[in-house]
Amino acid sequence: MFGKLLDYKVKGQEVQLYFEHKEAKIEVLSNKIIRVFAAYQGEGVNSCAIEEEKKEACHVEVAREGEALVIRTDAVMIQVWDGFFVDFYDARGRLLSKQYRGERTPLCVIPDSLRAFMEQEGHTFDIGDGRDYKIQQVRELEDGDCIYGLGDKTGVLNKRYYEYEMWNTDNPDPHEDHFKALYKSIPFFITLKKNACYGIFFDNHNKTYFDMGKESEDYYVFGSEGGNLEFYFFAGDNMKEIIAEYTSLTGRMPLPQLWTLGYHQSRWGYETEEEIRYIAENLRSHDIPCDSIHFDIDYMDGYRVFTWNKETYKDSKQALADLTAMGFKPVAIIDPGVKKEDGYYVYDEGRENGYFATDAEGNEYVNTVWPGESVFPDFGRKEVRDWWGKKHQFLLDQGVRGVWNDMNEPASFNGPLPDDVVFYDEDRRADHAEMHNVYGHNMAKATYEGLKELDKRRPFVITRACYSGSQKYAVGWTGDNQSLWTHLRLAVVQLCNCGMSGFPFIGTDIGGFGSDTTKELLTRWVQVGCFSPLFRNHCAKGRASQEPWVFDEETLRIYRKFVKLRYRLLPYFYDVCRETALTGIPMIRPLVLEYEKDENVRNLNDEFMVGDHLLVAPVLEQGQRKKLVYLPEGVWYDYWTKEQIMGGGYHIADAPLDGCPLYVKQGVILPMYQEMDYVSEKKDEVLFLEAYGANTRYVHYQDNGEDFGFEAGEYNEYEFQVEDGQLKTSMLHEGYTRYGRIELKKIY
Ligand code: MIG
Repeated sequence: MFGKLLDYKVKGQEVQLYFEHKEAKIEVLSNKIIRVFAAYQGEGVNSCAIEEEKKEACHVEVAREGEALVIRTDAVMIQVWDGFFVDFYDARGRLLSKQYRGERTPLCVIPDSLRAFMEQEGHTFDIGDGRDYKIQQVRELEDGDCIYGLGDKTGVLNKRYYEYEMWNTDNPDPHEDHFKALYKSIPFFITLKKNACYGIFFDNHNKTYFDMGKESEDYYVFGSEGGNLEFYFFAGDNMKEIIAEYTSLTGRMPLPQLWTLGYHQSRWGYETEEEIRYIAENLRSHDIPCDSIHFDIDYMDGYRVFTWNKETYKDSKQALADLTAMGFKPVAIIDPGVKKEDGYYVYDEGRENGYFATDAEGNEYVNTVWPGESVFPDFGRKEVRDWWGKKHQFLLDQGVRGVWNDMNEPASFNGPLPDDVVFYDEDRRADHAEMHNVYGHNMAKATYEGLKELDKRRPFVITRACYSGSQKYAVGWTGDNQSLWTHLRLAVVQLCNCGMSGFPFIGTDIGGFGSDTTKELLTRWVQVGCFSPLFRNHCAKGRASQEPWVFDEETLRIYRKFVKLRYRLLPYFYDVCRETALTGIPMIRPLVLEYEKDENVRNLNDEFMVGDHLLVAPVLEQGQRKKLVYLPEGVWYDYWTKEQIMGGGYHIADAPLDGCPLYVKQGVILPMYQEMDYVSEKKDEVLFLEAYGANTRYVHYQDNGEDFGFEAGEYNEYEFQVEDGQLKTSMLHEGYTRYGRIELKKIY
């Protein structure tokens, strides 16, 4: 459709391409980040993921070489051919990614008549059917290529051979491997080749389609019927570099408040003040450390956002103050749907100012969600975001410390909203089809910015729906999983792939949200939760309770053991968080991110790492008491027995019900807190150090864990070195009160 390449013009780092039938553009953002663009909708389409100019000055050479136009940076060589075929090589001329020139070979074509007939019997079809999209890339796959990322998708870690869609979806059915979409849309993936890797970010927030080699062994396809052809190509020496580049473009998770890394107790729903107090007291009396209790929709007055129920709470401010005095930080849910009701202040304000989405004719668009008939704030507009952000003063005044955004796909009780509902993209009139995938993103952004201005602390926002770049504003959870062993297995994949997609702070509902958990499932789940960034037990209304004490003594004891382990490891988690905030490299990593040359870890679905020194091999099967663990090259220590194990192979680990196989890589000094009930209780009294290896070095970060003082230098950075049994501490930066005591506990 582009035709022959007739001419080109170089403007700085931009190469304008004039094809017979269409113009296109290749822009060099840095040595290793290349933007490929062709307008279908217009140049004015706003990227919701990339919010600042990201161009870095670098060396670019452009020359005609035979049939191709060749663009060179110090790291990549790009060939542009007739038809706007674009191929990428590294600086040494090694192939990274080539556009596919052949005919597509659909896996299976079913005549419409037969399809209709089979559908009557309940068959469904979701095989790659060779459909072409208006905007499309078909790129070659080579033998052995593995694909990671694409946000929160079901199935396995390596996305090659599977097909997905980006369309934020709230589906209450058990999330199964063939689901094409869940709540989050992150159109970014990394291809790991035998000896190289690259990343692609298809920055198009319309519904997009990804067939990652299901249709054919020879190519993958991504495309859309809307927006522009606009993607970024990332070159890098390894996958960590690709993630660093992707997050340099779309933004990184800011440093969170320390307590958000603690344990959170939730359920839908604790209905009354008495119930919440009962939960708080039981957490403390059962000696389960905990930093947060979450308030699901029942706290509101008739599900009206920014209200508190006066019947079920005698005095909500007092109740929250009492919880706060016990060390809990209340987190409250906020849905986007605003009850359509005259006299309700949020509705009145929004309606007067025209802040709600309309139908194509300009009438307020109404759909049903929890409060009944509801309207939807148009978060794509700055004015609306500012208004919504300020509304959070109500929650802060109540004593709330974090906000949990749900239903922001947006979901309704009648399925997805019609495509033509009018939503704005800043000042440009757009529609639901175009803005759907960024609705949750913009809501989270409004919430983050509002809290940041009003509260001065580092905002804690949890979102269910997101798009690329949402990591700047919110953490996430994987939505409505179920109490199923398959969903515990899925949890590991979800945590890893969200991290690989630049969205690192994520958790699953421990115990499972839907269905009823068993004590064994809950026990194995807390062993995964203990190492998940967001560590929250949550459960659906009408389902069996799953607080840690509702089963027997043994379940409670094991649960407590893992929550306590998490609290002891908090300084390590916080260090890993800081690395994530600075580099984008995720806290939770599949082993392949650390050991990408090792073929054995490319399809490893049941182990993961926290940072680069802790390896977790959780039991994910009912009844299993041994686990086959793969340890990559190097020397490892069994965390529980301190036995040394040589990596580079498989070993069978004991995994009794109260044990989760856990390994520490030689060379780390693990920083640990003493036991505590909640973070602010005694976080700076003492720091213990466990050195794994005779000669070790470790850099540790400490600050007040709460506000933005660290940006002005209010933090400490320690360099610990253990040599010949002696601890040497030097301060790389000093700007905060030091620990009362630092104690070298043990050297292994
Ligand atoms: O339609 O607020 O995923 O965590 O407990 C259910 C009630 C709405 C869905 C969320 C879940 C939450 C629930 N919400």
